[in-house]
Amino acid sequence: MRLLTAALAAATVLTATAAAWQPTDPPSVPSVKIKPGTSKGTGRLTPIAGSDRVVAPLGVDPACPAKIEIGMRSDAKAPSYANLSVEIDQPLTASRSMLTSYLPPGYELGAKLLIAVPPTTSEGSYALRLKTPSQTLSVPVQVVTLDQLDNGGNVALRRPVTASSQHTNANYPPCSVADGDSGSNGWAGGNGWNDATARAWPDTVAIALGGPKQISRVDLYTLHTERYPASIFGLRDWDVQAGLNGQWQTVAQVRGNTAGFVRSDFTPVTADAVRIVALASNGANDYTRITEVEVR
Ligand SMILES: [Ca+2]
Repeated sequence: MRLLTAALAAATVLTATAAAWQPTDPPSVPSVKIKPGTSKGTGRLTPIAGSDRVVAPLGVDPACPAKIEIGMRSDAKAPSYANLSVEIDQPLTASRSMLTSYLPPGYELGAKLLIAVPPTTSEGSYALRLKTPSQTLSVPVQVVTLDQLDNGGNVALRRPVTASSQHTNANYPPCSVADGDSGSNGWAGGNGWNDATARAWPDTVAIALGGPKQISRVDLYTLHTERYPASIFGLRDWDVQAGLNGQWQTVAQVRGNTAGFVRSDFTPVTADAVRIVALASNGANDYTRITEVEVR
């Protein structure tokens, strides 16, 4: 029982570290979390993966690699130090080769794994292997070109992004507005763009669409969590612009927003790029914070 209490105390420390974080602070690293899980009573250490496969597109900005949640669950009878080794087929590389922690029975250990795809990698299926002493879980990693990527109709997905400025903290890269993850919970972990010019406007972020496309809708997600609501930390005013051959036209305007998500519909236009011109944010009115831009 004393050991379990110690583990809970360790978990509490992690939570306290997260709570002290401010939107522009560096994130705590590494982002490993321990939480109560569901023991299957097998007595083993079971590797777990957050999804049954990873799609890793070629040619994306290295600042926004493919990612997957990995971890392990202890079904052992007693607390122990648990080890998960991570292997991936070459030439792919993973951000960690080992996950190790004290782990009480019934608890799960989770962490984010980043997968880098060197530019010369051949398309095809590769394997990520998560190994505990008792079990190996193999997760397929599919390397595809951007044109092969199933974008679900979002023509901005994984396309190149440029921004007017980039925060000195590398965890707010511009490419994160087109990484397919619109949620705010990964905000300090590389899932959103935070510009570098506090209280100076406008800020711009542009996405190249990989050729002319007919578009009529842009969805914008700004920072919005219970702790950091969009009404204080989110984007308030912006223009949506469609670009063709370097010429920009404003196709929608949003003013006075306090929500985490805004859909802008407009008359269909042919565009090879979309640009968000950020004009003001809420509350402190300091930074532009965007987690995702989707274009249809
Ligand atoms: Ca994102």
